Amino acid sequence: HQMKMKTIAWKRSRVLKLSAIGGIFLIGLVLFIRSGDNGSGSPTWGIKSSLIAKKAPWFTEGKLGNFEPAEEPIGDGPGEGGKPYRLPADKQNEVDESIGNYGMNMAVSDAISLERAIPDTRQAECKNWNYPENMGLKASVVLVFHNEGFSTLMRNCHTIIKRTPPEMLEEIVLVDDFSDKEDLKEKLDTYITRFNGKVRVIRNTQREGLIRTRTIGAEESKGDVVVFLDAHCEVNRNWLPPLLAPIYLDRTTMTVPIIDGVDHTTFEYRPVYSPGTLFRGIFEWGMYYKETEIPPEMDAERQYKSAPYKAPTHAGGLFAIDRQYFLDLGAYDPGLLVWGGENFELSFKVWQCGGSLEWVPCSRVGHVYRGFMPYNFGKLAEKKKGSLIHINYKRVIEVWFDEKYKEFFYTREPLARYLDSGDITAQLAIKEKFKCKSFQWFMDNVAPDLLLKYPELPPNLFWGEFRNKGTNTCMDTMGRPAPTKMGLSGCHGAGNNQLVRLNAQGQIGIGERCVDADKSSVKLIFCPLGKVDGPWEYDETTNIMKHKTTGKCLTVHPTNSNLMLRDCDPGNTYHQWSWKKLKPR
Ligand code: LR7
Ligand code: MN
Repeated sequence: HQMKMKTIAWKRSRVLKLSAIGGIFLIGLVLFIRSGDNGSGSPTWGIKSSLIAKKAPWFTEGKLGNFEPAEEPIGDGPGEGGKPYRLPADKQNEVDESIGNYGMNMAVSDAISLERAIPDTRQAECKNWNYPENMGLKASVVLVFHNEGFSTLMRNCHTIIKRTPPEMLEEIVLVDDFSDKEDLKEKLDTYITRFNGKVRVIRNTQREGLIRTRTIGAEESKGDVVVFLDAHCEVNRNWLPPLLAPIYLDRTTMTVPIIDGVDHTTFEYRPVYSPGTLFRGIFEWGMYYKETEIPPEMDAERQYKSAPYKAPTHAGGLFAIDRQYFLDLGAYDPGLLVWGGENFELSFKVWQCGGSLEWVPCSRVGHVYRGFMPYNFGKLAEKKKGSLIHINYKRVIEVWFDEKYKEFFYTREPLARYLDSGDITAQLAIKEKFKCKSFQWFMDNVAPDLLLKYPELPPNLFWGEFRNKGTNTCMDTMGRPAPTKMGLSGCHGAGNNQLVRLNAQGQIGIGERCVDADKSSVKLIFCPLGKVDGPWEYDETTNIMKHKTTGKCLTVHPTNSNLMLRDCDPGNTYHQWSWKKLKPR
């Protein structure tokens, strides 16, 4: 571990001292140490380090922490206190139009103060934390945007200025990813002059996508730490010091705030989880991002439930990282396209190459979860076969997964095997340069709870479109969310809702969902967590699909076309099914 640390150009030598005595994991624990009430307490497990001794109390029972701001008065305007706001009926056209353009109700956002008070969603004890006064770290907050709403972007800036200790804020850097909305041009330039140089804007001369745009933001920033937020965020009280402190202790730690929800129609501000429940970011084998409660053993070793905790990955949009460390690691893989998967790329890279990722319960930031994605991927998506997101996922797993785990991805997402995810030589060279650890190491040490939910996947026996001979139609989810009745429709060969898999343990999957049946119907269900087996058995010679628990067979009702189970009748074409592999389009 130490060797790796020397290969990167270390700026703050105290990190080296700490790593020499205990390694990254202990450094994380330092944050959990409770010092004596008189402030002179020292850690009890015998680590002797000038750094730790210097740390006066991080936590004082019943006393207000050093950066805790005064209570914010709650005004009586729209949305104050984070309350939902609805416009009168005569504004409905404006509302509908703005939702159509932005995926969120900009008409409501425009009516709400840019500095409204929002509820303090932290655990109560967050008020009692003290952070080092002498961190000497300045943050550049980077907001990348493509055709975002003006008032949400400005609310973001206003709340950052209002709720950040000024000495910790180097600047806010707005990076315009080639927007074409008029109000993001001169009007924006003029508006930000009120921030007296604290806010500046950089503009891409072509659309780069959010991933490359963030890298540009980091390259152009001046701060020691770069903090990325989505454009439509609203920071909560005292959000920054708790993100900086773990980086101050170890510059290879990246920190992630807890994301609160801002409703995209009413702009109501509310926590996604209740304050005491702690979640961490993981993923299933198709690389869909998931969150799961922190393992109880891990929680038990924490003295304070509000202390930061290690997490395998994060949602992607909101985090803080030492700027030079980020750039030394090659920033984001420049081969990633526009949107998606970059959260995994950075998490795997940081973890496997000797750093760590922590979620910080005392840092809260609101994010507007849009109703839909209002922009397209533009020229960047042209001439690409298959979805950009899956091309990105493939790139990430090809670089960071071990062979065994790559197979799980291709089992869960069989078309991805045929995608062209570009040249990864440079990424493999980074892995080599920093002597990064294996994915097995990551699974064992960082995400040991992942397999309990998403176990190793047995191979597919069959996959592709799944056609009924009697009706000449294909099994199709019809795009309906589970749990729902399973459907059938004309075979289109494009995969997606018609891409069916049968694995070696009898589970039928479509995307991340599963197919099951009872006497009355055939259903698309949530796959039982932690299970990869199922009730199905396909007979290649007779082409029947047997449901083992009932002993019946999958068939289609000849008149109403409903899927159902009936006594097996291999001679009946409605009982016969065939598989056809597909190719990406
Ligand atoms: O081409 C683009 N150029 C951009 O600059 C496309 C987008 N962007 C900007 C955009 O204006 C916004 O500020 O990039 C930012 C993120 O885009 P969103 O808000 O459309 O993304 P999202 O919130 O739907 O999706 C999540 O996943 C993304 C892709 O992996 C990014 O990592 C987002 O930052 C991320 N958002 C979050 O993590 C917030 C929590 C949501 C969840 C889960
Ligand atoms: Mn977003």
